[in-house]
Amino acid sequence: MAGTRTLTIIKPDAFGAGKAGKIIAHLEAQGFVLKAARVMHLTTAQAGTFYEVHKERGFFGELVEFMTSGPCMPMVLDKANAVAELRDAIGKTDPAEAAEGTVRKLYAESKGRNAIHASDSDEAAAVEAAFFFPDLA
Ligand code: FUP
Repeated sequence: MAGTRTLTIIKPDAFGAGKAGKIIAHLEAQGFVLKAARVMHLTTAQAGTFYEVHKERGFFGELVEFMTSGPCMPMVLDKANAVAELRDAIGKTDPAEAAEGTVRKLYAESKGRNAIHASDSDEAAAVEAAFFFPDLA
């Protein structure tokens, strides 16, 4: 059965542009319930660990640089079928390909600076939620 929890990050582009409130309101309007949130400026080590699966990819250095360029906002969200629902709500990686009404279509600048992260499986959601919120029940 699909899980009910996922992890999102409002990335430095959107957070720095003051879009966090709008993005949270957008997600709450779609039924996501905020369970935990924090504002933090990732270190290079933290960003590298978080995106470790991409470390062999050509964009890894740029990704880490971007994710450490300013504060971001990790959040744990609950909803039935949370992972798939949030992936639908954020849209495709490249905002040019994202569907109308998705967070990336509304708020992202480019494929690299794409406003928001969402876990891509229940397993990743559990690992990623524990990474930012180790004490969350
Ligand atoms: P997504 O799950 O949609 O965030 O996309 P991926 O897990 O494939 O990629 C993670 C992040 O790496 C993206 F959000 C942005 C960055 N990325 C690039 O900068 N260039 C690419 O070609 C692919 C991903």
